[in-house]
Order: sequence, then structure tokens, then C-alpha cells
Amino acid sequence: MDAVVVGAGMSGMYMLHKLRGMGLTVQVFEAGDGVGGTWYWNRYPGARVDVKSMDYSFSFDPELEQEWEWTEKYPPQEELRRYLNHVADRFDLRRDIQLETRVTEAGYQEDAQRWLVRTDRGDEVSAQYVVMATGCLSASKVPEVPGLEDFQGDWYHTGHWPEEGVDFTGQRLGVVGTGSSGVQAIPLLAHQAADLTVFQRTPNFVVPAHNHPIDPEHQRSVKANYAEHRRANRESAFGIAVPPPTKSALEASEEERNAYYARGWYDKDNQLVSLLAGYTDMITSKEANDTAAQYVRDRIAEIVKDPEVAAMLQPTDHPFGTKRPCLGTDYYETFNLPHVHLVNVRKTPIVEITPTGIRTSEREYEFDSIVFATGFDAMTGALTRIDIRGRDGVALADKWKEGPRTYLGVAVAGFPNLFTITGPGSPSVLSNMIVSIEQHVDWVADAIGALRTGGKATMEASAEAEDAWTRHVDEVGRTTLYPTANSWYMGSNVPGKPRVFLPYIGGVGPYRQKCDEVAANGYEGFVLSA
Ligand code: N01
Repeated sequence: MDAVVVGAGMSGMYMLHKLRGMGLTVQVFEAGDGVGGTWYWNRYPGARVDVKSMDYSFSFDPELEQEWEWTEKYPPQEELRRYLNHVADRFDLRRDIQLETRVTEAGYQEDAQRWLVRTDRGDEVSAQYVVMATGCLSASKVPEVPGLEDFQGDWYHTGHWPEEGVDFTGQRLGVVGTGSSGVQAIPLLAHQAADLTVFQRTPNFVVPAHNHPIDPEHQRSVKANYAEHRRANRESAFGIAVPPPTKSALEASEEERNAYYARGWYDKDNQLVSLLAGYTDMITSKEANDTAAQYVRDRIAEIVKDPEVAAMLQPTDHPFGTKRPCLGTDYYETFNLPHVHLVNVRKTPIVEITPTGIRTSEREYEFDSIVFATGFDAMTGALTRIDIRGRDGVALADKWKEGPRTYLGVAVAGFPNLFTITGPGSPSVLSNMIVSIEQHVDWVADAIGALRTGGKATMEASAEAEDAWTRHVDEVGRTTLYPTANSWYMGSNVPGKPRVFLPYIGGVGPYRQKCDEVAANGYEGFVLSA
């Protein structure tokens, strides 16, 4: 093949479409038995995107974006999966996607200047280019506590939920984790379970989603001006165009600030960034950030009736936004229900899973089922779980032992012609993912096109360019409050993972400009070989 693409989520599907359009032969491998990536695997109750549908959709084909009709402000997983299946059919992608096949190895063969890719089904494919479209949040993890194999009930991870769904009616249910997945699932699980216990290690900031059917007039007006709408998203900081802030939160009066935060909290058209995007220093000044954090804590105290439970739900150990904030529907209200209980596992950690439930340092809880909403080995996990070996047989997992090193988050020195879509060191998870995915796929396709027209066999990030970029990602990260939190952005949710700020916070627009400059300067920072 000319190219192997690993993964058939949004990145892999669009990469296939682009490369095939350029006349390349492409083989896509996908572990699931369907396309859609994130929206294939995350089928837990309440799973839906928290970026508005008109923004969270492909922009590469004007007909596609005009013909698809969204139904809700934040579409549920089923609708997103339908959309991605539609994309697969519309662009005839399936014939080059091999499902139920996990890539296990990719090794660079220096003599041939090609990659040899192996799968768990015995495939062996030689390819000139390998594109890792493996997703930032796809390597799921359950807590490292002993005993799970002896649990006699059923257990689930939100990130690989059974296709047929699960009915917890009448059950005693335990849920571990209160990140975005837990926050979305808990209110719906509480409707089903007879008794629900939530194990919370860190309370999160949860803003009301105000999801609602999409206004047809709004959909029409965005579509009438879609090219401009998309351009603004591409040039914005987070891939969602909002008016740029002009002043510090500390320059605004308390009244002015609270009026602004109230719009972010109560307005039915609010969005994830609403509370954080109003002032210039929300992610750089703890004092400025505290004004919004306190606003949210006050709302929690208003909603949750039991003051002790309210206090447990109020985040105080990290600035607002430094762990991924969540959008919720009836999240805090759920803790007013008499059959819903909250356990602080920071205070009384989970010590083991027993045959009948969960034991904390304080007591044992008995359950029929347990749901782990415990997240992912983010950004690097899906890559390092594959045995990827570059020049001299060097393993990517070894090279990244002290933290990922990339050039622009898309290439790695020593790994020629290997590209990582939304890899560590790119805006990725700090952005509207689909905007970043399209930018990377377009850039990689252009780079491969340039290699082919220029008669070059390989492109490889130079060690100097990689060093400089990795330093830059770290330096920019350190100008913000992000490194002060224990978050998956920092790798802190995976024991032993180096503490490194994984994404690039320089902004989607400026990052795109930098990538375009690199290309315009003949792929500056890359070594191109004949
Ligand atoms: O995972 P998470 P997620 N004992 O890592 C806790 C995207 N996403 O699947 O915070 C006890 O955020 C852990 O505690 P702590 C989005 O980018 C988007 O919810 O590490 N608890 C935390 O509470 C999101 O950020 C959408 O102290 C343990 C939770 O489990 C990302 O995916 C929806 C534990 C994990 O939260 C990941 O979200 C869903 C242990 N041993 C996801 N280990 C939308 O678009 C972990 N925890 C809406």
C-alpha cells in the first residue's frame, strides 16, 4: 500500500478520503466492528458531544454540511454515529477499512524506506506512509485496585459500553469517576438504579448544558454562511469562534463579572467555553480564575440541598478549566435524590474490589454492578500501546518514557513518514476536535503530496526542530494554570506517567499559521530524503 491509516474514527475516515482522492492506495485498520471511533465506543447512557452540532461536524465537503440536518444543540452519541456512518457511505469509505482488526506493530525498514505494519489478525502490510489516527481519548483505563477479576456482579467502562445497552433497573449500582463521562451518565443511571453510590476522587466544575432541539431557523442561518462560520472557528483560540476577551476579570466590577458568568450559566445557548472566555486572564491568573470558580461553587451550594454533600461537590483543589470542565444535565440535582449517595475517595480511598462490591479504607459497599467512568491514558496511550519502532529499532514508548517529544504534534524524529493526527504537542484536546482533525489531515495530505511531486521518499522531523517544539509546548503551558492541576492533560491520572502538559495551548489559529509557515518554507524542520 501507499499508506496505512490506523483507526476509523473521524481522523482516519477523513485521512482515507483525502489520500484516496490523491490517487494513493490506502488500507485502514479499525479495532471496532464499525466506524466512528469515539462515537462508536462511548455508548454509555447520556453520551453526547459538548460542542455545538453546527461546529462539531466536518467542513471539508460543502454538500455534506448542507445536507445533514442536526436535531439538537448537542447531539447524542447515536446521532453522531449515524452521521459518521453516513459519511462512510457517502464517500464510499468502507471498501478500504478492515474492521475488527487491531494494529499491534509498526516497524520502519530502513533499506526499503517503508513501514511494515502487523495486526492481531495476522495481516502484514508494507506501506510508505503510516498515519496514526488513533484518537486522544481511546486507550481506556480502569483503576489499579486489586480484586476486579473476583467481582461476581457485572462491571463496565464507559469507554467501551456494550452495543445492546445495559439495564440497571432495580440494581445497587456503584459508579467510580466524575469526569465528563461520569457527569453525563450519573443522572441517567440514577433513573434506573434502585440505589446509586458515586465514588468521587476530585469534584469537577459542571456547567448546565441546556441541551435542546436545534432551532431550524438557526440551522438555516448558519448554513447560509457556513464558509465564514468555519473560517472563524479555524482562526479562533479553541476552534469555536467567540468574541475575543479584551480585559482582565480583575478589571471588571463584581457586578459586571457576575452578570457575565450568569449568562454563561443560565443562557440556553451557552457553551462549554462561555464562562471561561470572557476575560483575558482566566487561565493565567489564579485570582481572576477564582472569580468564576467561586461563581460555580455558589451555584452548587444553591442546587444541592444537603450542605455536606454540596461541600463535597464543590471543587477547591484546582482552578476552573485546568481539568476539563463538564457540561451536565441535572448533574448536581441528582445528588438531592434519596437513593443517590456520594463517597469522597480522596478521604477514604478505594482499597479493593471485593466479590460483592467496593471496599474503601472506611467500609465495604455492596453492588450488583459497577460502572467505571475512570477515563483514559490520554494522548499517548493509544500510540504507546502499539509496538511502533522507528530507525534503529527504537520503540516510540521508550523514546517517550520521560514524556512525548514531537514536532508540531504531528511528527517524531527517528520515525520517518509516520504522522500522528492530533498528537501530543498539538492543540487537539484543547480545541473543538474536529477542527483540529481536519487541519492535521489536510496538512499531512499536503505534505505527502509535496513529497510525491518533489520526488522525495521520506520526511522526518529533525531532532533540533523536535527539541525546540517540545520546549515551546512546555514553555507556553507553563504560562498558564494548567500545570497546577492533577489532570489527564498532565498525565496525572495514570500512575507512573511522566508529569508533562500534553497538548499545545498556543491556540488553534496561531498553531495553524505555524504549520502553514513550516509547509510554505519547504517543510522547515523536516529532513526530506530522495
Ligand atoms: O475521564 P476523566 P472521562 N479511583 O479522566 C476518576 C472527553 N469526553 O471519561 O479527577 C477513583 O475526565 C477521576 O478522578 P481524578 C473529555 O475531554 C468528552 O470522564 O483523576 N477515581 C475522574 O473523576 C474528557 O475530559 C465528553 O481525581 C478515579 C474520573 O475517574 C475526557 O473525554 C464526554 C480513579 C475520570 O475522569 C475523559 O473523560 C466524555 C481511581 N483509581 C468524555 N481513577 C463530551 O463531549 C480515575 N478516577 C461531553
